[in-house]
Amino acid sequence: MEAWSAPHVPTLSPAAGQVLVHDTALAELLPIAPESGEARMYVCGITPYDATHLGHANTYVAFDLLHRVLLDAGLRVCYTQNVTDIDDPLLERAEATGVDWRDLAQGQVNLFAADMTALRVLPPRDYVGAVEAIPVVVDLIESLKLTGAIYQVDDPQYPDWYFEVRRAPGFGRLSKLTDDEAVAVFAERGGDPERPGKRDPLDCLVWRLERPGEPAWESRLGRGRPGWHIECTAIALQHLGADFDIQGGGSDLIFPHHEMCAAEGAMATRQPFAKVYAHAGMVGLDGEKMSKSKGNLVLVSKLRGDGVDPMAIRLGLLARHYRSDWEWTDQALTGAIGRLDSWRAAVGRGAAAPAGPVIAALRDALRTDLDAPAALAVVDGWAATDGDDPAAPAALAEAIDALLGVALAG
Ligand code: 5CA
Ligand code: ZN
Repeated sequence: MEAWSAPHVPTLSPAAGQVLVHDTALAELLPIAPESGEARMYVCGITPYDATHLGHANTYVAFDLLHRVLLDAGLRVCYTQNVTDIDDPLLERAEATGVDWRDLAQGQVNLFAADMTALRVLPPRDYVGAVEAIPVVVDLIESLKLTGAIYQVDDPQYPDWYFEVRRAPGFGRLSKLTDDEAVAVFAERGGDPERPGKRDPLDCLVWRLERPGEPAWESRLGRGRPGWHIECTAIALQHLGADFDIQGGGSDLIFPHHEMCAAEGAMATRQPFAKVYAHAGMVGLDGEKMSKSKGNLVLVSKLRGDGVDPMAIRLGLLARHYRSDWEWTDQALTGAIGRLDSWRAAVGRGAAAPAGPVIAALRDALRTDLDAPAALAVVDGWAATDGDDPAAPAALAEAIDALLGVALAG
């Protein structure tokens, strides 16, 4: 798939230093310090319907911040993102609204691209749809078969293919749920713990055989379509290889999705799937997680259509630490609009306090697990201070653009 186009990223004068990111598996900050100088990052992409709500936007802006901070630390970034353009929820929505599933997906992918562009999110290098990845998915399932961890469920009508998760080294290490909790969450998030004929309730579907009226593709496993987790496992391994640096997404993906991907990846390669598992918090509205199923969505495109400056939306998201769960409110937006105005006025001054120490403080905040709220406070402090350095306003505007992705010009 073709990703959206990249915004310009100013290059700042280099500054040594480590980037630390919170790892969900170990619950501690870990350095992102690939010896090759190339950081390999996979962030789970959208399932294209009801895009792009502010929860999605928050997650992609969080990982965009990481992308920018890694670039600023002198690393190259190989960034891969998928699009779940075939899966049950997409087909259900298409059916419910009488739209062809392909048209629904394409329209939403286009909308997402426009929103990401407006928010100045850097595009992935590899942007891969599940449908186009089917050959790679089938190859991965075939190679997993050799480990004995793939089986057909005992169902004469639809002997779908499953992955036996408990065979994988380290299964459960990421989410650390009890068995009962895992079964409950699995059922809530697309799993089928109750299905008869599975070896274990948590085993996950990797290839679903064709059902009447559903799209299906020829394969050595029979005509069918891929399961959800194996899609991301296959795409990540193909484009980034095993033991890549960062697996990212919202915290609702910790279990089952990232746990299953980690298990499939580890089983297939006998190496860790990823080094660091990073998760953004959930954004809610009116006391509930913002989600398509609850229908309590604030869409980026709606705000843009109402004339809200996308840079204010971005600042509104950055005002909360990426790992916290929080609620979007009108006041959050009003506050962000006010901050954007004051920053624009500050970089429009003829002179200001020197930029060097401010940029150093910005970098410190962001390199320590992406502390964007602290970074915003640093800029607020500079904007509220007078000074006589004529080069400072432009230097700060550049740093804010490069590191925070907030363009103040125009
Ligand atoms: N296609 C899969 C991942 S392979 C998927 O989860 N798609 S999604 O469209 O449901 O979500 C896309 C991304 O947005 C995921 O990283 C998800 O964790 C994140 N996300 C979804 N809802 C919220 C929310 N309310 N707040 C924060 N992030 C969210
Ligand atoms: Zn994924």
